[in-house]
Amino acid sequence: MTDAVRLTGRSGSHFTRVARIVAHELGLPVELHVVHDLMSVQVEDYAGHPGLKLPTLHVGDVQVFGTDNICRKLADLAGRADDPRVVLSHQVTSDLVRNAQELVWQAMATQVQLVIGVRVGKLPAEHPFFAKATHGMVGSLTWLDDNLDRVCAALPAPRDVSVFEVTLYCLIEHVAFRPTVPLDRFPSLRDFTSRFATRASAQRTVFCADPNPTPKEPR
Ligand SMILES: N[C@@H](CCC(=O)N[C@@H](CS)C(=O)NCC(=O)O)C(=O)O
Repeated sequence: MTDAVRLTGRSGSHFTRVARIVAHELGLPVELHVVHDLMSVQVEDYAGHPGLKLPTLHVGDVQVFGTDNICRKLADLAGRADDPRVVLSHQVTSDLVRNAQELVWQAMATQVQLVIGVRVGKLPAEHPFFAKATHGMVGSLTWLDDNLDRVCAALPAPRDVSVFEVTLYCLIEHVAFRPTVPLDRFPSLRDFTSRFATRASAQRTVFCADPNPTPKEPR
């Protein structure tokens, strides 16, 4: 492989962290390029993502949008697309695991709405739009907490890790990092994240705020 692999994202973004953890698990070095202003509507501030979202993977001139696509591309680049040790979402055949994965992606998207809308945008949390989003997120977390043992048992084995586990870990950790719903009533999810947190890939990608760019010196 000759082209450097770059990821446009943020150290505090749960979608970005999924890609970084999967890259680490695959043994693929990835350079993080930070998006500094989430309120920007300039496509160039998102390294060309037309939907103004992050992360985006860059390999040479190729751009890959969408975290699930990025995980697949990383596995291709690492020559591990058919390696069962890192289980990609499309390699799952169990309906139970597929449902669990859908609820995690949906809850990750809701977390973005609540953080951007309520925490950053200061819109009222009690507005019916956010109230329903919160209700749905709590419903998904409750389902995941109730079914987690069965879901993990239905994942392909043996494996090192799966995209399902990485996304669930990043979701729960992000809710702890940027609180939107209480996590105390989800004991199985909390136990799961404590176990996952011992992995080197989790420890190398801890959520944090990226430092602001240094202003350019006047010439
Ligand atoms: N479907 C996208 C969603 C990515 C996403 O929502 N990322 C968040 C950051 S964690 C984002 O771009 N937030 C900025 C915004 O929504 O304005 C993916 O899978 O990558």
